[in-house]
Amino acid sequence: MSVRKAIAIMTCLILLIAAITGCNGKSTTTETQGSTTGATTSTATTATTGKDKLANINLESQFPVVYEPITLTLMGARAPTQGEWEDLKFFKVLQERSNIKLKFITVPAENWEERKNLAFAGDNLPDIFFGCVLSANDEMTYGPQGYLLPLEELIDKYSVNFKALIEKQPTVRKDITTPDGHIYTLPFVNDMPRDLTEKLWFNKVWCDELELEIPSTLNEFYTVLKAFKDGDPNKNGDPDDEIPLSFKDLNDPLDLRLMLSYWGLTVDPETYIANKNDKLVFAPNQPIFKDFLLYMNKLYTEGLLDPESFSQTNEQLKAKGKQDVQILGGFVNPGPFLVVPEDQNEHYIALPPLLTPEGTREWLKLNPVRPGAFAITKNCDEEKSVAALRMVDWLYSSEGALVLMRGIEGEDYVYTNPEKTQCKLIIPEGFSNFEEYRAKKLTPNSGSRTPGIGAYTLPVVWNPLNDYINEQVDKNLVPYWKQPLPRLYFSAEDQKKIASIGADVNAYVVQSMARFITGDLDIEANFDNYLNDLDRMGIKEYMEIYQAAYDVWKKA
Ligand SMILES: [Ca+2]
Repeated sequence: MSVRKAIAIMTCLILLIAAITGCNGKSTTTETQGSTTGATTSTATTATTGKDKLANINLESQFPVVYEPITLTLMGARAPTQGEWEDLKFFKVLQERSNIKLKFITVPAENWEERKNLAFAGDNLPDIFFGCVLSANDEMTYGPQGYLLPLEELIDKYSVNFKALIEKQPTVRKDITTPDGHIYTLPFVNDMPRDLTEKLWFNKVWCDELELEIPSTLNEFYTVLKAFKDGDPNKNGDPDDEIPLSFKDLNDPLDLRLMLSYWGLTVDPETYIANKNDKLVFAPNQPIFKDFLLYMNKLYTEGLLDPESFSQTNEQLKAKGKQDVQILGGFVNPGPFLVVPEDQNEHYIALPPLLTPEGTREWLKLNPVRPGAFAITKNCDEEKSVAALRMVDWLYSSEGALVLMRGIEGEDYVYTNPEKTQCKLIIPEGFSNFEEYRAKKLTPNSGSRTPGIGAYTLPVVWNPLNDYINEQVDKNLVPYWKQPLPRLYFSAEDQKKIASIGADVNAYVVQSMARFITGDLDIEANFDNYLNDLDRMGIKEYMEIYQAAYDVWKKA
């Protein structure tokens, strides 16, 4: 290029910049004029001194993230089902579009904890963590020590999509803000309603057969279960083969815990903690818990609750559902077709929550935040930090989420309607299903915790079984959603205490529920002793620790 030509191009560029700036200045208010002036000044400084550390970052649009290529080392946890990360299409596309070269340090998922700890202990850190789990404890330990960089200012200044997300959902920001006010990791935020709740599937065909309304109160629920038992709703002439309600799993009685919502105690599945009027309570020592036990004991005694509910596995439940003649009235599972034959999927409705004694209806919403999926370490200077953040910010957009989860249009999926709201997946030869292909060839999103958002805004993969579940969840459960507990941070000492008390208490509650409900332990005679035992185990201190952490969360 001749000098004259170069000068001509530069002149054009300067004129163009001047034109844009001038135009902005004229058409905007005083306030934005101020910020425009600021931007112009900083651009001018960059051009003259060339010392702006962010000169290489594209701050105008998503891609490329950097004008001149840079390299980042990335450490993540690789699932055994996955191909080598450098071969995955997602990472190829990401590097190509962003202009950031990634050097992978992948650790087999089963060795993650150990290798992660070694990396911190030996000060042998990557530039970024991606597709892994950094715990609340990691954040609280390695953040203040300077190993992990605080991200809140970077988010505020340089992210677009994630910033919009936490503005729209402030609880996400609270959930990832440590008690010292910093954000050290970014999460995966699952926005898919059907993934964020549990469902009690209830046999609508039987209700129709018996000319009964879908139950809406605890009394009606009992009446309908009784009719299921006595009325031969499967019409095989055998009045005794119906199982009105069948639960599963002695060690993790999720199904039973869900029922607590009908008594106004929607509990966090891991801790049995409920939120009553913005105060945390331990559901199993509330007076109303006794009513729950008495009701469930009545169902059990009258044969309305499957006697195998405390022992059977999910596989055993499924075996009951897949028989020629249907015998199941109600059960808990992610979808009916997982338990009963596919052609009976729509025979079951997601039962809307029953009226609580307080006259309300509520149902469990699980926390959409899966934290610790991404972090930037002290190895990154300002340029690298901003570049890494802007690269990952893409995954919080629908466009980025689509590439992360589904791949590339025309290669991995095709749209099946002109509006591009529905698509069909392409499964290449040699793979038995799309998930296998996703893990081997496409994305770390199959098997690893990647930063980003769920599939809610993505084109729907046509599947009538799932479509029905989505519709049921949206209509019957989402309106009553209540998330009992946000993500909380605890000091190491408190963490140790709640782990120890929690383990004892949890085991005792599970065992006591089974004994009370099956009648092995008389409820009236023993409930007070049971409460005393919980006190002795330290439930008061346990709840004080949770309440204090919750109060900190509220202020975050
Ligand atoms: Ca029958």
